[in-house]
Amino acid sequence: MPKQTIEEIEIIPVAGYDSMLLNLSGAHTPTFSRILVIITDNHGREGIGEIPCSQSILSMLDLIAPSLRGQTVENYRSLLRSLLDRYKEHDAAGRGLQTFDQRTTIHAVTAIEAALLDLRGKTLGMPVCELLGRGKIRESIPFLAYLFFIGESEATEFDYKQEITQPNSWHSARRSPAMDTQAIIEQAGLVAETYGFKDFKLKGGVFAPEKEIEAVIGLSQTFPQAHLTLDPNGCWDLATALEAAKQLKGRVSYLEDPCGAEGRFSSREIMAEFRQRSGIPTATNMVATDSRELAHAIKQSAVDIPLADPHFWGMEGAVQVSNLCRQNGLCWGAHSNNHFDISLAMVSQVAAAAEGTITAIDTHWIWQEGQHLTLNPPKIIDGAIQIDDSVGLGVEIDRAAIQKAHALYQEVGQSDRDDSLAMQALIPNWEFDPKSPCMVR
Ligand code: GKR
Ligand code: MG
Repeated sequence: MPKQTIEEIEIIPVAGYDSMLLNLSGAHTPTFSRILVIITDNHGREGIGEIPCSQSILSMLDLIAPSLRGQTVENYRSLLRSLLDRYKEHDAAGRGLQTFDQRTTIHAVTAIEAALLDLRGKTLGMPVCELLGRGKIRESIPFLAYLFFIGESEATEFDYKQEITQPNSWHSARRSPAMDTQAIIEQAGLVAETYGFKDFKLKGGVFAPEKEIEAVIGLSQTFPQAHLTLDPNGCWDLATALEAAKQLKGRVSYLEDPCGAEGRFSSREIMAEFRQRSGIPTATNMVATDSRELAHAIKQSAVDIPLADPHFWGMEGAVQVSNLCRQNGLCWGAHSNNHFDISLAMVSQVAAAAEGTITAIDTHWIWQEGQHLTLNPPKIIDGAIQIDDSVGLGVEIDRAAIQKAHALYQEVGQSDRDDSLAMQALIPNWEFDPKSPCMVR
């Protein structure tokens, strides 16, 4: 059989529309950006990957791309490993304190990994999950409804567009303010009705803890069967988190990054103490984000659910985390950021191959759904995505849609994500403080 080689690599930054979602980092701007990588092989087949966008990730991809041309696709694993080794210093400082993670090398290499896996799957006639770990383990992937407080954007000069021409009631509601418990309950009701979600996560780190706790209690009273969680992105101190735990115990399934580093104690030490004293399981996308951090988290019993987002663990890497989880009695989950349908397909394939117990997967898709870059975006029905035997990532590239999203990226001149910009329109001179909810200044 003739060799399969890499012929062409396209690196395409794209943008899409978003709501004024509030979080510890501030407020989302009207558009978000992502990077697509499309790899074409010597037979004219294409594979695609999607990752978060930053200028340093784009530069890293530009640096790597020329060395990929002519490489053998069959050797993709050693190729990816050598890239990770060669550029590992770029990620040495870790993810930082913002809610989002823009490490350079791991994201750039994951985009290439996804595109090569897509290509490999298409060539071999199998879904990507069959190429990961020990192959497909489940067909139905549960997702949760990711609820956000939404800022009063009309009071600002920012224009949050309703991009859908024939919106359903959720699409119509998703750009409007949601600033209290009642609005969060309505948001949950609409997304449960539209996508059949059974589990909910509320993004915290926005208001004082009492107000966020009130919203979770409201959700638990309205949806008594639902699994609930709250994620203040580590902004509470241990005492506050333990106080919150008293009110939330029995109402949440776990708490995500309820606290973080404090004084002379590390984030993993404080999370371990929280977990032990509260009896509430913990999840994280902040303190166990690479293999060394995860090893410490496991040794210290700090985390029950590492949220192994394939975008910053790599797709095979995230499946390997699930194996570690299984061996150590932990549960596996995945974190998310704003994303298009290619990322949704990537996460679904990884979750299909994840070993052991998994929890409902985070996704921002409800905030983007309707803006597709593929001809057949995965569908969340009854709160889950079904993995069939479609080859590769199971999605067909929509070149026209990608061109439009690239044009939007160029039009808005999207630079790195900076949630302080829109936040400053709500609170003048607002600055990020990792220990203070964004509306508390
Ligand atoms: O989209 O604002 C957001 C989230 O706060 C995101 O930045 C986080 O990375 O969803 C994420 C989380 O679980 O921390
Ligand atoms: Mg989180």
